[in-house]
Amino acid sequence: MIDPTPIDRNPTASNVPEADADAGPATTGRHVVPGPDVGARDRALPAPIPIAPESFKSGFIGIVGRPNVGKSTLMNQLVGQKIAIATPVAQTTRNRLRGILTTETAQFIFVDTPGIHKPHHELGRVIVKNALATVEAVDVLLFVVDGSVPAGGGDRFIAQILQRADVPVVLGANKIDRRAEVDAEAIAASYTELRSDRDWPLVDFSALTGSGLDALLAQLDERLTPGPYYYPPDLVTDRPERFIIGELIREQILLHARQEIPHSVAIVVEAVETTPTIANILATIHVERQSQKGILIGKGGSMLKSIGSAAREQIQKLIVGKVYLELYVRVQPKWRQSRSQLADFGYAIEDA
Ligand SMILES: Nc1nc2c(ncn2[C@@H]2O[C@H](COP(=O)(O)OP(=O)(O)OP(=O)(O)O)[C@@H](O)[C@H]2O)c(=O)[nH]1
Ligand SMILES: [Mg+2]
Repeated sequence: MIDPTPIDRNPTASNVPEADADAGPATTGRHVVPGPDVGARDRALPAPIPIAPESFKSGFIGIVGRPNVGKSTLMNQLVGQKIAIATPVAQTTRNRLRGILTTETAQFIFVDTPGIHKPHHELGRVIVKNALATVEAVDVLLFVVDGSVPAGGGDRFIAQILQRADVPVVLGANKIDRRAEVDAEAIAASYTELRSDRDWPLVDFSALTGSGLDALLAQLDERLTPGPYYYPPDLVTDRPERFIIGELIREQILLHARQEIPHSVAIVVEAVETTPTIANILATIHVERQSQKGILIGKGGSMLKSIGSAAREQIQKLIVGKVYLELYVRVQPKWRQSRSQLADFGYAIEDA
């Protein structure tokens, strides 16, 4: 089984991942991303996790679906902060990522997954296996489809996989802000057919505008069972700051150079040095070919500069203090085909 982040259901301090010793301040208002506050000394102390009352409910909710249907956008909207990157490029998400929403009565732990698709290389195979592993490791499945168009073959393929899962499924039709009035009936009919006689509730919503999300949460809440706080109530993700910084840089590369370099980049955040007022971040962008390096750097460094300043703006929302971002580009031939290199870049692989 491939599982980079096995689900740890013990509500102990170990649920809070080790922070990078040199990572910057991580508090962003009400919400918290794991950061330096969890230092070596603090880790010995019990985590600030309240004891849940008997009526409290909690659980892991896997968000699955085809690429580009809006899974990551939905998770960001539900937890109220951008922790997952989302772009118009299919297969944006590579790793599983958890987003946490804690209310007075429940804790929802959303597991965002890469879109399930037919893989063409080793990276794709690892990505899809990781997504499928989620199906077997959660309490509820949220099957997201693009509700602005009728159900397709990819949706039917996933529906068959989910039918075999032993947990409740909620079918979520996203992007209804884009559903044309004239097509509405035919589209709705195609999703009724997708459900066939399964007892999956169908909820229409828009992850972009937030409309319909209360109804979606109510359906998910109904399917949660009594349980503990798995995470402190103010935590919004289980991933360290360094991971999210790398993802925010990758997002800008996808947005700036999506034609030329859609998926052949890996980001390694080499250092995050912080003072109370400044964060210096150093990151390397690994590409597969010399020509891609040229494109990413651009004329007189113009492309790298645009990517850097857009990424810096996003990272600034996460970090207290002024952010300085230094980017380097390195050619690493065929990294997507190499298992050892995939592991180096953070794609955990446990079997062949
Ligand atoms: N109009 C509209 N666009 C949306 C909505 N939700 C997501 N999108 C857009 O759809 C595109 C894909 O969104 P993502 O959240 O990256 O989709 P994903 O399912 O996570 O994609 P992968 O990670 O590639 O599987 C982005 O351009 C989003 O802005 C929505 O409710 N309405
Ligand atoms: Mg995604």
